[in-house]
Amino acid sequence: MPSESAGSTPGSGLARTVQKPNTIKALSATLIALALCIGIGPPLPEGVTPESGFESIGNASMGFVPGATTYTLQNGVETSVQWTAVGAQPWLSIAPSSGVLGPGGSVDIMIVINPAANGLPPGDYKDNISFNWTVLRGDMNGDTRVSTADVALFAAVATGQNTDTDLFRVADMNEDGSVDGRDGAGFTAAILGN
Ligand SMILES: [Ca+2]
Ligand SMILES: [Ca+2]
Repeated sequence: MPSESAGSTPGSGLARTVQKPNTIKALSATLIALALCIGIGPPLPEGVTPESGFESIGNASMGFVPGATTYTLQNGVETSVQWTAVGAQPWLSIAPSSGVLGPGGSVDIMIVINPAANGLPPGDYKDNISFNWTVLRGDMNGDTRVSTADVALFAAVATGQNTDTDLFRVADMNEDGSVDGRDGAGFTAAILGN
């Protein structure tokens, strides 16, 4: 930064004070959000789009531009998944921030710069949005809920009549690598919880 030349202060022989003006950049805050997709199990082939980050610039008086953006989360696996979207910074709102997607399903997730951004001092700010997902255990037929409609397929997997690997993972309620009576208890509890 170039040094400022000290202005003379009439009538003052010794002490002089120099005030530096704010730069243009110092008038606004830059907000950047990046989307991350984190999964438990196989990756979501479609995942989150767009892959690029979201950048907004502004301040309390002029607002932030752009004020919002949309990411699309698509489920490319053969089973229903439960998902969450989480950011760490208070100036970012995410809606919806959780849900269930059936096989091939997708959801648009709105990312909004909220009024908390108006209180930020000038500067650069960054946040990561983490998209997490896990298999919805017990939803054998992929209709995004666990109900009595899933009983027949669950029984077929538990008795070895159906050996589909995706269905096996959905039926393994306690995630111990086998489908047996202990999963039956968890499956029944999941049905009653709906
Ligand atoms: Ca179901
Ligand atoms: Ca099990």
